[in-house]
Amino acid sequence: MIELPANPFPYAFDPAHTALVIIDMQRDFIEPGGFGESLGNDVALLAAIVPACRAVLEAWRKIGGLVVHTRESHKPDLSDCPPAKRNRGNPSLRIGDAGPMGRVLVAGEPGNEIIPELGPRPGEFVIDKPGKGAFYATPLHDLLKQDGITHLLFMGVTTEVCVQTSMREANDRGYDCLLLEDCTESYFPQFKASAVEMMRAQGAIVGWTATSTQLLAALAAATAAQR
Ligand code: C5J
Repeated sequence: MIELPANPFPYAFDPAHTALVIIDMQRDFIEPGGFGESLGNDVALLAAIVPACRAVLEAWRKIGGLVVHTRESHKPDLSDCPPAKRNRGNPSLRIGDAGPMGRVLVAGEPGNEIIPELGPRPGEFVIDKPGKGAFYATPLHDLLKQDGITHLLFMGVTTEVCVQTSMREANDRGYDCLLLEDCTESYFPQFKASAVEMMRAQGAIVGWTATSTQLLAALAAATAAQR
């Protein structure tokens, strides 16, 4: 078991039964010129977490841990996009419309891909999800159960939307979840701060939080102890 300092109390996990889940680090949310920026958001806020995410991903790959990447993604015919989602609000671009990086949130389009810095490797799970949560209408729970996964480490964007929804879904399915605070971000910093607080409140009611530095130190100590 590996234990690290976390909030509201230490978090312990067995890497053989733990997956790193990276939520929606897609070009359209992170890169200038994508869908996120076209909605008036400052994508630099999100891009700032990429180095920390990459450091965790590399360390996790080094110990042979299971990696899950998700993409908010719809079929080209939009048959998995409820009209309520497509028609909501008054955006300049709707899901399926042609945007700066191809059709917005449609599988196979350039903007839908995961940013190259965190690109999936063979053997890692890539889950296309039509909703905000990683478990809704996806095979993720079955895949994790098959691999005996009980603990999940979360990174990605955006904190209060797809990350928080996925972590709540995971918590309800019985996983012990840890959110890496400096590896998640929102276009609205106050929403990130509130989401982080509410997830770890009331004795980790949704899960734990820690920094990537705390996780990396724990992984390094565990590796050194094996030598
Ligand atoms: C995600 C969104 N990935 N903010 N989507 O959080 O719409």
